[in-house]
Amino acid sequence: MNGAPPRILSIAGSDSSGGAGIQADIKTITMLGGYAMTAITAVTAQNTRGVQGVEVMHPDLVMDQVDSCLDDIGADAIKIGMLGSPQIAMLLAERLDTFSGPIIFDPVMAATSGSELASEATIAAFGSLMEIATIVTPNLPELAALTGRDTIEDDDVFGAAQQLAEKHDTIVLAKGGHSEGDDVLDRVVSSTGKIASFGHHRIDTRHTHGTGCTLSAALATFLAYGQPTTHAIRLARGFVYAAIENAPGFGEGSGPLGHQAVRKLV
Ligand code: PXL
Repeated sequence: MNGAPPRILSIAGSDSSGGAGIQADIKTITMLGGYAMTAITAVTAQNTRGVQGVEVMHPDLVMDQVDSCLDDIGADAIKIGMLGSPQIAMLLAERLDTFSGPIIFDPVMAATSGSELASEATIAAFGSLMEIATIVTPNLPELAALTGRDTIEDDDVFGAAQQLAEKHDTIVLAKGGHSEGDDVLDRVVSSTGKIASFGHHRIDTRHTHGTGCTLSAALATFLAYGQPTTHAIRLARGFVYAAIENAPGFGEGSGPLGHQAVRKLV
């Protein structure tokens, strides 16, 4: 239909403080002109200091939310974030196997504050979702965990990302934000080799709560618009960068981004 916004379904956890999870996704998708739908996997009581409580949704209710959205409105892209339980991960992998649009999987393991958001059993079930994902977006600790490493040195990021991409026949966007140093380097790797890398000067800030959620939601939105992969990644990084620069400075810990202030893309 002419003029209809791209439809993005976010399957993720709720962050009461509004900085990450479903809330970050809705803000991101909306600011980018998309139509946001949600399937909530878990509700967290959370703020910039940490996670104070978590309740995981029943897997059937998560699947009902997915079906309600896909069977009626439909979606042009899907973003998957915090999963809540291995059962939810397995059921989603089955349900979304036939989805024809792009699927972005952010393999969330912990909040920026350090609080754990996925059990070992849930992480063990990530494989089935990486199989159906178009792009997987691990940060460096997540990439290490997913490839059986304790930590990752700079010169090993490409090798680890390619190992993951080959294993699951997917594209890996390895986010470099957790490295040390003045520059952040994100690498894009497919099963057949390196596609691109994107770097920028690190912004010196503690307000990075929800950056991963924001990036994956922006990426899903740009892909839903039909942008090619590397350009969609470039644009999504631009959105995150601008949102970090516009962070409102809220909270005593790792504060939220300023999604609401990003009026122009890059
Ligand atoms: O950014 C990871 C993340 C994902 N999902 C939820 C979160 C967070 C980080 O805080 O709260 C619900």
